[in-house]
Amino acid sequence: DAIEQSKRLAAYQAVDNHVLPEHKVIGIGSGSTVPYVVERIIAQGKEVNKGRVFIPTGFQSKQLIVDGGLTLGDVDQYPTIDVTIDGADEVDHALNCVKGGGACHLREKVLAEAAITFVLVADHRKNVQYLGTNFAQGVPIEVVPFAYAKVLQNLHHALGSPKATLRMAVKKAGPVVSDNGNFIIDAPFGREHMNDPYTIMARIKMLTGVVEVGLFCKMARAAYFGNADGSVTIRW
Ligand code: DER
Repeated sequence: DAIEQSKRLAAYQAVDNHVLPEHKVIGIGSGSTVPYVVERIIAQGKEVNKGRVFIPTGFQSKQLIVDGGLTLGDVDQYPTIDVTIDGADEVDHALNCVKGGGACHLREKVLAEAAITFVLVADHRKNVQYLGTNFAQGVPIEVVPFAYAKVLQNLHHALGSPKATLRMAVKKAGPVVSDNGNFIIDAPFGREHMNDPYTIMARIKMLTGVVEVGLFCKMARAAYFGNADGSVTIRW
């Protein structure tokens, strides 16, 4: 369908522009857009991929690498990554983005930071002026289970997100559990906070019990958005 096609377009162009023959250590993000990233890298051929290692950002990401016949690497062994490509839930005018829709943003942020070049790929729905425009469920926050109620209380009463909720699982009783064994809180914030995502990210991060915040501020080198008309918008 049109959305899948726009994800594929964005992923293909990002790989063509940023995954170059000299790149040997490649970070693979999570979500429904990155399978097209792996597809395009595999299409670069066995020869160039033989000398590469691919670092996953979670279980799904690891499965993509293994199922694609690519060599798995670990960030312990490769703390510096040539290029990481990942999806996003929303990307604003300054390339700040909301991530964590798939509950993977902790390892994603580690690989985003470890990368010399970090690139976002998404369909046009993610291309917004301000965060919170389309992705209404809010900022994903990974928290240690022991502290989730306290963090919720702080978000409700101190940080201005009265509608913050613990993310409940659909095909499992109880809350979603991340690949790291933690819970996810989704915290919606209004425009007054999203004008300056860095500040609200720092304030959330300081709450005791918070492991990582799904706001990636000033980390991406570029963002590729597939459009419904078959074009790709690139923002630097
Ligand atoms: O969970 C995540 O951070 C994913 O990267 C998410 O932000 C993008 O997922 P999508 O490509 O399926 O929209």
